[in-house]
Amino acid sequence: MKFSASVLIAATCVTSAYGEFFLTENFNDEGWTSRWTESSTWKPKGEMGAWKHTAGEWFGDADDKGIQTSEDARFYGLSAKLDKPFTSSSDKPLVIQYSVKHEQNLDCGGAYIKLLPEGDKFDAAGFGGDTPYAVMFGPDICGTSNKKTHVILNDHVKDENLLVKKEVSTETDDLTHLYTLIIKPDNTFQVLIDNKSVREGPLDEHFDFLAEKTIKDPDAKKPEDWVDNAKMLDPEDTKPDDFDDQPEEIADPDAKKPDDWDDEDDGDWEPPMIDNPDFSGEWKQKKIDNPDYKGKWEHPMIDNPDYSFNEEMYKVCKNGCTHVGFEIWQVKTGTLFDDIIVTDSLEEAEEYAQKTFFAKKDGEKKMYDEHMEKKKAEDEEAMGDMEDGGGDDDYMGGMGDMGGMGDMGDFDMDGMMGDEF
Ligand SMILES: *[C@@H]1O[C@H](CO)[C@@H](O)[C@H](O)[C@H]1NC(C)=O
Ligand SMILES: [Ca+2]
Repeated sequence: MKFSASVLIAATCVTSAYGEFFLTENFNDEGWTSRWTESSTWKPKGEMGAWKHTAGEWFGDADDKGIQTSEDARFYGLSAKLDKPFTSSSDKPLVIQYSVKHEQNLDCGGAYIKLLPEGDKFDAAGFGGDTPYAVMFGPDICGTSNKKTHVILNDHVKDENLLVKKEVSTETDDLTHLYTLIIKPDNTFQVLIDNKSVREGPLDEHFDFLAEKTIKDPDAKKPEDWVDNAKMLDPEDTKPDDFDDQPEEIADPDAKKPDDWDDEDDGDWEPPMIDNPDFSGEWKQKKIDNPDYKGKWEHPMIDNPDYSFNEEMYKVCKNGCTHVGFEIWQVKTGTLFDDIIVTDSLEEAEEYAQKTFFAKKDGEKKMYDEHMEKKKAEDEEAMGDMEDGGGDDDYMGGMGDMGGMGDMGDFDMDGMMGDEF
């Protein structure tokens, strides 16, 4: 029996009016390392980065810590067992919620969380990118074009992981944001960022859970004599007999032999040539509407015999989810995670958000603004020094810290991502 803060909170929450939670983690006590296991055999030690237990550079409460990635260009693996397994049920949703703060102006790295189904078979030491998962959810940023909130759900029928079809936006600033995924037994889902819906709808519309409802009729073929051309040459239109009689150029009828022209010295005078206004170029037969044209042939659709609705798409944890974890790669580190909750009640998650994210948010923003004001003043001072005779190079060095190396970073990263994945 552990007498950690999280267990005490657990005891109060179990009696909550709303529902049950399966894990809450606020990382505020030193004991978090006993609840979480770092992946140790997933990658060679030198490729794994260390987690820092800290409130970060700006925060709403100095004593309220989270865990932060702390070494550039490393893998991070960390997992924890749920207090009890979550099994998808027909009357309650699955809610996963956690907060993410990219203090580093993240240029490339994952910041998503995974819900894992393996029970006693789960290998915490080896937990990594290949470990089966039920849900993958949260930010993933690389370069300027790839900035999204992943939503990937396991389809237990096909045993495939399905990526949300339309990209979900993500937050990219330096402040804490709260990510919430809700999967409901009515086969709909919702993604909230800071309690605002950024995507919601039926699971079958947003993920490829089901076969297409209709397919092209395999027995239908375009008739051989189908007329594809909307226009045809006009058979009535024939080339006039005298069409080719006109030359392309004629002697300029307005040109006059100059008065001082001397036939003997200058040779015979010839008028300059001009374009013939009566020349009509190449003859082209007129086009008319084709009376046989019936429009573009459309392949007739029929009901797909392989289509059937699946009432249990929402059952991403059909056989029980037992762990949560992070397995991410980050180029520039400094992402801080906090306030994780896995519950079967949206109200529970909201109440938890009130006590955590929403309670700290304004204080953090205030501290961040002050931090940035101070930084700006320092940068301006540095710039003043430069104008007073400081070297260009020093100043450019300063710019680098402010994110000026983004482009180079992107280039490197794409290459590295390509190798790894
Ligand atoms: C979150 O949104 C819901 C629904 O829009 C609202 O009822 C609730 O009060 C919001 N919670 C917070 C903390 O803003
Ligand atoms: Ca915390």
